[in-house]
Amino acid sequence: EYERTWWKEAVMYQIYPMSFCDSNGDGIGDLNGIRSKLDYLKGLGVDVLWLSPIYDSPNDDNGYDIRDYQKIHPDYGTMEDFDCLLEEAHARGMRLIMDMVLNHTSDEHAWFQAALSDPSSKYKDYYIWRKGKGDGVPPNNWRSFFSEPAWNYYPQTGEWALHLFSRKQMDLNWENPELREEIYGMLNWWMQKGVDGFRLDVINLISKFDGLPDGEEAGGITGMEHYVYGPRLHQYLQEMNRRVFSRYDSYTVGEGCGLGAATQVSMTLNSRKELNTTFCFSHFDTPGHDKYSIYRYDLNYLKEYLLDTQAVQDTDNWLTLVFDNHDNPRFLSKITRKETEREPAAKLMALLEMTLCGTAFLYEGQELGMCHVEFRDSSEFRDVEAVNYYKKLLSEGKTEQEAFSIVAPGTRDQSRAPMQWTAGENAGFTTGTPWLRLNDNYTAINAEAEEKEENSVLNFYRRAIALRKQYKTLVYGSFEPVCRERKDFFGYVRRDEEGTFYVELNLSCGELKRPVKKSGALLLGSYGNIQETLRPYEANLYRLD
Ligand code: ISL
Ligand code: CA
Repeated sequence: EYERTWWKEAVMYQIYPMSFCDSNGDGIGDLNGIRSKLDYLKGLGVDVLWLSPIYDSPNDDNGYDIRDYQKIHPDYGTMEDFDCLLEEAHARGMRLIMDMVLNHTSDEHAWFQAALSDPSSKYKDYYIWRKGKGDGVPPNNWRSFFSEPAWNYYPQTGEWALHLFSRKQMDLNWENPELREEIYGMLNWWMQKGVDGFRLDVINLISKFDGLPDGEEAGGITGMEHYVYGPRLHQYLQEMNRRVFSRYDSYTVGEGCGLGAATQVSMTLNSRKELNTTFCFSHFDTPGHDKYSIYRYDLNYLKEYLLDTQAVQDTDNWLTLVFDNHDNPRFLSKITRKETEREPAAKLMALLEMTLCGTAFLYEGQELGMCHVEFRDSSEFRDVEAVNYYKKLLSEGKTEQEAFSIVAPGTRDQSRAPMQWTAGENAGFTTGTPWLRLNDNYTAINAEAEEKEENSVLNFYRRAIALRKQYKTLVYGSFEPVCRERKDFFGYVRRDEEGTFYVELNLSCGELKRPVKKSGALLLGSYGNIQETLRPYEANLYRLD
């Protein structure tokens, strides 16, 4: 029996503030824009909002480079605007969690600036400094996530400072107890303000292996094995839990990279008192592909991943269900790029996510079936990762056209394109010039149109979410695969004292003969009715008893 808790049942919704809704016409989404959409979110069935970083930042990595943890970026509004948003979310019975970037700060953060201006100050040790191996030679061969060396040289200190992400995102030295105290103080400050928890950015990177030895190259990044699961990670997480999370009715989800599902589970065991949940992204691409690949995602792979992970589940830990975020092209567009298949595939993903065990995460626009953007040229890229990768490809001898066509399908700008609210100018996102190009298809795909269309993706999400709330069996019940070996078919029963439910999914874009027929009442079907054979990507939920 699982212990029942609000955050296990909750539907979480990630907002990318820059792209959600602009209230003042400067082309950038903001807090008042989010506030104006709270009824929309409530109507969808969202329980918890997660805001990607809204702190003061030079926005080298769109806010994942924090300059001041306790200040709101003026583009997004003021602290009063934030308090107002929080209050109005709470008034609607919704909670709000903050995105916290604790592995690194901006190089413009006061701590880093103090380290540079006075290398003898205590702040220098808040970061990771080493002497070079020789003149102009960095301390080791690590390369960052964004196509650059992982070290910057600073004449002020005569040393190199580590950055695993952009050259403006300096890694913090978690070995320093004073730094850890500052972080816990800051987290407590946000909790006391009334936020409901945190999404913790690349939290698995905070402990580095002693000696920072040279590393191996893997997928363009060098050195990962020396920090993805460092020796003091569990110690720091336990300390943070003791000093912050355990003091409140809070929720935490750890984001990370480079770890398998099993290791991630080790951070979420109830008995260890670290994090409530973590994300696992290993199903985001099928083997042999990455986010830049254009291919038809084979949903049989997702089925195997889900069979494995649903089975890993036991009463001592809890999973997350996540398919989209701001770092990846839209999952829907990996499954299909055919407009005729878009709606059925989007509905399949909706039904799947709302009928499995785990905390469900939606990413803005997922509920509308938003899809890939046709960028015109590299001047439209805004993402630091994409811009650096594009430059790297040029330096390796690719032509502009070649480099563009490699980066465009996978740039993180794909999922960051502004929300499509209406068919009107700029999709109702802004009255000004959007900071990143909109998808041209907003005249057809937008929230206003989908509200009115009874069988839209949006209304399907609403119904699927409502059923998850009505029948907690879909959250907590046992998971029993049906005809598990049948390719292109995914069927499972969810069962407990309160009821028995059956889900059947056609994982293919063709017609599929039902391997088994169960008699029950159709609660929700992506085609609205049942036929002899399953239609492309058909997804049905039945009540069996
Ligand atoms: O998008 C990725 C690279 O292609 C991922 O590896 C990503 O960098 C990783 O999951 C960590 O992401 C998080 O931290 C980054 C930030 O750029 C991402 O937006 C954030 O989600 C650094 O703070
Ligand atoms: Ca704005």
